[in-house]
Amino acid sequence: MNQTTNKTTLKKSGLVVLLGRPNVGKSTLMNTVLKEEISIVTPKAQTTRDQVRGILNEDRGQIVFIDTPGVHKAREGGINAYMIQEVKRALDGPDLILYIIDPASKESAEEVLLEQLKLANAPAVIIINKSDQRLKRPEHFVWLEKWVEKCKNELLETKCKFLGVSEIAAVHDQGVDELITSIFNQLPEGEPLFPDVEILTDRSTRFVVAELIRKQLFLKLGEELPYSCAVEIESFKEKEKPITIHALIYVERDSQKGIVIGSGGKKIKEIGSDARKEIESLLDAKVFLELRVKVMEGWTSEANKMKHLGYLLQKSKAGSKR
Ligand SMILES: Nc1nc2c(ncn2[C@@H]2O[C@H](COP(=O)(O)OP(=O)(O)OP(=O)(O)O)[C@@H](O)[C@H]2O)c(=O)[nH]1
Ligand SMILES: [Mg+2]
Repeated sequence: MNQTTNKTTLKKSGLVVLLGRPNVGKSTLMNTVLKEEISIVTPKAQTTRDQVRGILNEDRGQIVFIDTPGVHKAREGGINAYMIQEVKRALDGPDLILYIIDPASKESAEEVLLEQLKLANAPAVIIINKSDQRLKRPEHFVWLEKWVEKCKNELLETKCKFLGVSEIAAVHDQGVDELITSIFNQLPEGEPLFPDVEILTDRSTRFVVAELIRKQLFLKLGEELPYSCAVEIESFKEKEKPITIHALIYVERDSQKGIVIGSGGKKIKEIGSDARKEIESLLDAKVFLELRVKVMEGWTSEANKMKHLGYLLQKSKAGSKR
């Protein structure tokens, strides 16, 4: 009789935070790994407002990436403070931190990140993204060696163990496979945090749909206006054919409403049409999307209004784990 052992080798499993300044390519990296636009990407800084988890399942195990908003100086209260709160929440108990740097940045802008790492209780890898710019903008890269050395030295006395540096071009999928291998090598063995291997994100379809609309606002409105916009899904009728979605775009002032709508409704039609195409691709089904614009005076600075839009500011120190 053949004897088989019941001993199963546990796979790798862990939480990996994507941390960095705005616009460095955190969301791009997560999307490249997952081959899906789980977290919206635009050329504008501060696109990501909330934590978004993206789940990679492989034979080697499961990596749960946590995409975070870009770290920037934020005044107390308000939407920017909410974004920083999301970053801090993500840093509460990960297995690994990927500190992502855009070579176009500079030492003084990165100091705030080093301060975050010093407070973290997890090992960190520095990821230099946008390496495709090396030939075009070699001058952007000169400060990095010194900066990496400084991080390495200053982290010696902290709980954040410095593991090394990787260079990638997330948008071109360069260096990403090697990065994934080194992440798996670093992670502990364990049960997957999300047992259902079909799930790509912890976020609901409604959330992703609202984000795809917000992405079009970032792409199609001027420099400032996207930061005054929020999107709420009013209704989502999945059983209807086509799937029928009603969404509200909130702005802060009456004058902004007219700009979002555009003359003769041209702007909002463009936003709706491009958002619909992306939602159809996400849902793999025909979609009817209706957008309306509403004013919620000063929503970016008033906690109760932010809460209504899903941006909940904690009164005391953010403390939720995992
Ligand atoms: N050249 C180049 N551009 C990149 C690369 N990765 C990302 N980008 C671009 O950088 C911009 C910002 O990318 P995001 O992924 O939105 O950056 P982010 O760090 O998530 O930004 P926030 O959400 O604002 O914090 C986009 O225009 C990307 O296409 C890369 O490897 N090379
Ligand atoms: Mg982002």
